[in-house]
Amino acid sequence: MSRYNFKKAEPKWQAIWAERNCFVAREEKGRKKYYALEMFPYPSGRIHMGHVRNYTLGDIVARFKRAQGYNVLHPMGWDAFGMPAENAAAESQAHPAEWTEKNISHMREQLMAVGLSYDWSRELTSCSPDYYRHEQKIFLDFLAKGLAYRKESWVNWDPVDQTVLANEQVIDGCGWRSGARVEQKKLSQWFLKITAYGDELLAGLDDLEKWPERVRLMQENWVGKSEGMELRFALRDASGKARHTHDDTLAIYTTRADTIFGASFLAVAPNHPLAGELAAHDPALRTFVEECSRQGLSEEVIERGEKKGHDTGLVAAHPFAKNVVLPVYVANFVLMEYGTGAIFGCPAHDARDLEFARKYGLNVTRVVAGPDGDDAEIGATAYIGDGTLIHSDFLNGRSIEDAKRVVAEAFEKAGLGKRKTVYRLRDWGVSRQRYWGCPIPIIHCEACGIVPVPEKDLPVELPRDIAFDKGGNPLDHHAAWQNVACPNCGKQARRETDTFDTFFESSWYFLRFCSPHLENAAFDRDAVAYWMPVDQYIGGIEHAVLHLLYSRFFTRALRDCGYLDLAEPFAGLLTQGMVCHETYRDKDGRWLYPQDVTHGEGGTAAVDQSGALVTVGRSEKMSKSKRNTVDPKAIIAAYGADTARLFMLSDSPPDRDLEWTETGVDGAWRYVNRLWRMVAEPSLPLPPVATAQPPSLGNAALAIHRIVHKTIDAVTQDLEHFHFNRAIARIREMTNALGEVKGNEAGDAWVGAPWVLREGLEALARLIQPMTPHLAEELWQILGHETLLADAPWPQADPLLILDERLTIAVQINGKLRGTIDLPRDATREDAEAAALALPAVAKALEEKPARRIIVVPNRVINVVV
Ligand code: ANZ
Ligand code: ZN
Repeated sequence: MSRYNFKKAEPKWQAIWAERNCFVAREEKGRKKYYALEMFPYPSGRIHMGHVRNYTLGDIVARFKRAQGYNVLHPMGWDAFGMPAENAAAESQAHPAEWTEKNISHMREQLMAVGLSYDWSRELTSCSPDYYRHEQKIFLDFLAKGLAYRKESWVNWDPVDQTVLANEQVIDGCGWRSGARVEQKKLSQWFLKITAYGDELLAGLDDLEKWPERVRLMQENWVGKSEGMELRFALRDASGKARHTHDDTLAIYTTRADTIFGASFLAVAPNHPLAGELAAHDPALRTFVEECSRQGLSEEVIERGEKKGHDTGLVAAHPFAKNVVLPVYVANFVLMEYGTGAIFGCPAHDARDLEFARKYGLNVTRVVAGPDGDDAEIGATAYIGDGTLIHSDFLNGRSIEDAKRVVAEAFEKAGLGKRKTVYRLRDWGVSRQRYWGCPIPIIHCEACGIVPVPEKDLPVELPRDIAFDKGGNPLDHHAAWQNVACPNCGKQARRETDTFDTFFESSWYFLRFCSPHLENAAFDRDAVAYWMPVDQYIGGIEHAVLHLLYSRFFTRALRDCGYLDLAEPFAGLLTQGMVCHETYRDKDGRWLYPQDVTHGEGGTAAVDQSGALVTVGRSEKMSKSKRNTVDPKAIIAAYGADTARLFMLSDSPPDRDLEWTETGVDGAWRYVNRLWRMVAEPSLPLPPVATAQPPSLGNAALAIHRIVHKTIDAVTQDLEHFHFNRAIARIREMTNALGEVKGNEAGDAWVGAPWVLREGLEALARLIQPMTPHLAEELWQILGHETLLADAPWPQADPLLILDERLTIAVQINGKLRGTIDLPRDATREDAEAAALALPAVAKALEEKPARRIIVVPNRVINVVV
């Protein structure tokens, strides 16, 4: 049996596409554009299956839209700054720039072997000064616009990576990269004012209809808009005297002012100014504050950790209940960064407050009765449900909503509080104490302070000569690079040695792709107006918050700096699932690579290379640590890129996890060969290209002709909705149907079969082209075409052929449904009437009353009027 030679075909077609600039995009005013983009990779050195899946999905969209006549932009680049290059440099002495360049050229070669339809002429690399110079200019513009500022603040410090982390980069109290427990440290940092866009970023989510609901929800929670009140409490010392310090009131933030009569204490964050002030004279408090700061003040500690506090001795008068005083604590579960950094505690209706109150023997007064007036005393769990106010003076009997409104008015009237909206979203800290990042274009002068690097001096390039032996940020140890004349006064000054968070680069690269080689500006306004927004963005769910939120913010900030007229960068978003594989362990519990495991025939046990039994574990995301990875390079070498692509697409919908199995790949490989043989060795001699349709087709041939057109129609719909697995299933069904085609000698039914077979085989090649582009080109060529399939338009289904031949027609009596009949499409009026009248329900009704009129709506409904 002959086999498809992918080893020859795949590089051949890749070379031809490249030679003919098939995928090079040019703006063509007036022509409909389509911007397909996959999240650009970090050049770690080799591509993994997750990359292959991500880029294949994008490639289908790009190729499909191209065939549909869109002017497609489908670029690729490298998110090339970041820690791994620096770590590699520290270990192997290779310079981060060289390490990165080498990795890029390896990965580019591997990507090219997948047959992706990229416009490589637009390739960009974010660590190149040609790229980051524009980023420095953007930063200076943000600075001028007040969207960037410097502030001393508590920061999340990763002790292993020796750098600051954004809140978003702290996962369960640990650094997202190093996994080390994050500490708190006070540093001067650059921030971008993303909070100024909190409302807009929220409101914009409503219009992102082509985004997964889950991602929109995650962003909404991340922005975390909360509507409540800021209340002011007058503080007194323990003897009851008013405090005569600069600030004798405490502002707290609450979303449950309705529970004010259940308040039993106030609490401030350990790093609240009041705590600092009191700690100066209270050693025990000082110790407590230090202990809290060692624990970290992440949200995780606050949710799950033990609630602890320190009584300051101060008290506050209850605003409405006479003679009630509330003790003031410093508590470890209050965050300085949220609201006002202070709360009132209502233990009956808040779990954290309850835990705290039980520990320190504070009052627990229930103020909300549950449904049916349930006012049982609060035991071990706080009541957080809906209900009616009790023990609450003028709020008694009101619903929570109602009480919130009434109490807000009372607070406002008394001048003790005001309505306030707060956000969980924090400004984005962008300073990193690393070498391998974009230098922040700032000079520190003792006389002038912070001086922006003048535009004419951009880019501030990273120095090449750098030593990694001292730990921390190597730029700090590079005196020659740091020392510069102040652009303002000319005196000796010092460069900022921090570099940008690498999310800075990925927040605007999609704009740069529109005019990637422009020298004097980040991007060309017209090019951006033409190509943006990205029509379909594809990437991992792990970027649901960080990268996508930053990019949405950047686009708006750039708009406000006059760069463009756009708010939302990504019109459509697809988040692909993970690529998973079974896991294997040997008898000593060590992980084994799939390639080192042999599976027994017919479900018998798997063994390793020494023949010892292997424990087969469940399928999990491919990861180096569990060795359940399959190397794309090896798969492409063994089966070809098309087989790998086809299998990845056929197994499950793109947004679900995909289970990589050897049997699945084999199946795809067999199908690829079957398809190739059907065309290379057709069952009937095919008529030449562009032969006209014969005047008549036999019934069997006509049925196949119809299947072909129905498949074209259905696959088009499927691709439109990213149902790639369904599309492939339909193509396979059509392949089976074409396998049944017989010649004239099989009877009149097959008259015209060779023509139908050619039509079917051509449709197969064209429909499968986005999925297996090399194979499809090969088939197209074997079928006798001299033009490229990559340039051919998408096939069109004949509307008449996709209609069903038989229809189910509703039969009514006086407009009421009485049954259905099965009729051939476009049946005559007489046939339709006769079939309707023969329906038992109708016949019976007509025995009582004769029909006055019969209304036939062809192919839809028959109404008998009696
Ligand atoms: C009194 C109260 C009574 C509260 C009650 C809740 C239930 P969201 O919805 O997330 O905005 N809070 C306010 N600032 C805080 C801070 N800096 N650190 C820790 N907790 C803080 O949550 C708002 C609620 O979280 C506020 O409403 C406050 O507790 C607490 F039965 O005030 B509440
Ligand atoms: Zn100066």
